[in-house]
Amino acid sequence: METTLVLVKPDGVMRGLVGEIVGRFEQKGLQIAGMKLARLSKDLLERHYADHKAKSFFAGLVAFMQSGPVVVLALRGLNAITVVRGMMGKTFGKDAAPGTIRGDLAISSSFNLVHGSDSPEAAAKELGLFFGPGEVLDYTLGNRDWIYDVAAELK
Ligand code: 3AN
Repeated sequence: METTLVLVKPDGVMRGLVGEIVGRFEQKGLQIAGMKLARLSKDLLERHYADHKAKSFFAGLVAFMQSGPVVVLALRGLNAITVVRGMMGKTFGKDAAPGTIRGDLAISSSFNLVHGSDSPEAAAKELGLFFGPGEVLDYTLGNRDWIYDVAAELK
């Protein structure tokens, strides 16, 4: 089981796509372990996007991410990090395949609706940045035994 950090970016909130995006993750069988609406500070975003600090789009990215509220999610499931990245699609909406969130719902490069951690190390760092103690919960989904072959997959 992995837990990954997902953000529905300001364009997703402003376009009224929160339910659509969160719903896709739920329907896949990913468990919502944490969820909140937040306005992100410049300081938090600069730490979150530290790897992109030297890039030309960095300032614009930080400004965009502060342009409205975001939904912050901790999603849990088997291979959750890779599964979520696949569901997001390629970074630029125009390149993302149909069937993915960006492929179906975005065409822009900058306004691409979602962020998802890209490695276990990134997920650990980002969950720690965006959630405080006690905000990511442990509980068993009511339909877990129909989402997973529990005996084979959740040993
Ligand atoms: P992804 O979100 O698919 O992991 P990254 O990590 O390469 O993509 O980039 C982080 C974010 O930076 C992207 N979600 C996108 O919003 C923004 N970004 C990346 N490359 C560009 C670019 N060339 N122009 C504008 N924004 C970009």
